[in-house]
Amino acid sequence: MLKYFPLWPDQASNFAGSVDGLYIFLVLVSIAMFVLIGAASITFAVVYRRREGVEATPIEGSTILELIWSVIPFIVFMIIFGWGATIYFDERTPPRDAVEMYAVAKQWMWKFEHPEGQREINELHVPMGRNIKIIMTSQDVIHSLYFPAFRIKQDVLPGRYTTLWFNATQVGEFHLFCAEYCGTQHSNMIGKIVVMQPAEYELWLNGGNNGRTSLVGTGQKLFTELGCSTCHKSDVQGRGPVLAGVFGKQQLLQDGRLVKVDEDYVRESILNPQAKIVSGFQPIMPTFQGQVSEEQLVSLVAYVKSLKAEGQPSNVAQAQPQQVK
Ligand SMILES: [Cu+2]
Repeated sequence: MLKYFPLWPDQASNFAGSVDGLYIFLVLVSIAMFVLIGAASITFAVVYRRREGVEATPIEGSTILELIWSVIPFIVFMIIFGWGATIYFDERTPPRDAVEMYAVAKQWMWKFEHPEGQREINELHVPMGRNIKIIMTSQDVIHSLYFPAFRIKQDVLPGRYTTLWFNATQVGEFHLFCAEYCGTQHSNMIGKIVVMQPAEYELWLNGGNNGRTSLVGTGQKLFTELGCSTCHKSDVQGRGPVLAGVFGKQQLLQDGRLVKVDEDYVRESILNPQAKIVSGFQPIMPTFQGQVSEEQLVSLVAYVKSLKAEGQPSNVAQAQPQQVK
């Protein structure tokens, strides 16, 4: 119905309806308060105006009134809080079956990479009706990836990964923006997200695919080229820990800490290997700081992520029916 409302932005993702619902509620509450306060001010000014022979009697307080104007706003604010928190947690919790894409931001462009190895600049093609998770980092300053039609936005920070996810519900082209002032050409850091029917998306992915290597494949190649594989062996314990099956698990460190092996941990272990030493190993790994670009790091992370321990079921990208949440 809202699409018939002039100037209302496109609602093209699973979040659009719920975010708009909350927004409309906030506007309605604001209008109600504006009308109530305005009407009360005018009425009181007229009814209780200064008149000849009428003396004002001061009111000393009213428990009932004070309870009413405390309890009602409290309930309204708790509704807003609960409603907003629900949407926020939904937006912050990517489903496990989400397709993982990567974004590297730099002054002043967006570089996207699909798991199949397809790369794009300032343009992102996605299939409709699939859960898409974007894992993002920046090469320089803080940026922020914003899809207004999807009602989703997330800061993109140098030195770590942040994520966002969505499920596009409408075929078409929609704006994407950098929503964090990032330098003189910030306003040029724009692009479009193209939502396609899944079958068309498959065609697009395969178009011009002259032996393109997948993201994991690129990572695997780098893993060998950089010599990682000489210490991190796939079957037997080398000088470094076996990486198969570690992603997503808890890792015991030399100093007794337990850390979760996530994207940030893998990235840090490549750039600053001394930061967290796995229990039972020596701090002998050299840093790769300055030797690998953010794009290469992304492919290495994707590769480590793809390594499954022998005989263990894969815990990512299992074939499940895609659902719009
Ligand atoms: Cu930017």
